[in-house]
Amino acid sequence: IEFTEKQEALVKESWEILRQDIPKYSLHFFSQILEIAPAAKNLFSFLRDSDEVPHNNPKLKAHAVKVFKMTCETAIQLREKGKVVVANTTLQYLGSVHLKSGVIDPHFEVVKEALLRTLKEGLGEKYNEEVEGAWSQAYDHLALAIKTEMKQED
Ligand code: HEM
Ligand code: ISQ
Repeated sequence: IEFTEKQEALVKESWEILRQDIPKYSLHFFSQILEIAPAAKNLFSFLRDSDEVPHNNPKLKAHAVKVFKMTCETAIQLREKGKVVVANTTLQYLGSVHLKSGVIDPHFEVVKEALLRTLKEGLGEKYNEEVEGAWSQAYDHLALAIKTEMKQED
């Protein structure tokens, strides 16, 4: 399916809004993951020993931001090239990190839902089906690339 200029713009614009408050939205993103799948907590090394989600964990923030940025980058590529190009080394690295952490396919739906909920929280009335659709498409492509890499590694 084609990815339109409008969709690309929607993804970029919404990230511009969320990036104004990284501490807030990275925490929200992460909290949503745990709300949907509490057991996922144990996958994350920076959480394993804590009772609650750490409010100012640099790793959590950096990783959460990266998920958003990579999804944005995927949207740009889908629009420009009609496919996703992630540097092979990046993909291999992410494939191995997730495989080693014990991440499995169904987790990708959890993270997707958490990402969409975070967008909804951040965008308020600017959130709509079009925005959701654009992010969903970009995320699905990126997730597929990582899942495929994970399968080649094990
Ligand atoms: C780590 C991105 C999906 C769980 C990471 C890192 C990035 C990332 C950039 C940091 C790697 C590093 O520098 O160490 C993504 C993207 C995803 C995705 C772009 C989907 C498109 C998932 C899913 C799960 C997950 C579905 C399962 C809940 C983890 C875990 C780590 C990690 C457990 C290691 C954290 C740690 O212990 O340090 N991810 N991720 N990720 N991700 Fe994801
Ligand atoms: C790593 N991978 C996927 C999603 C994440 C969200 C918050 C922090 C780290 C993450």
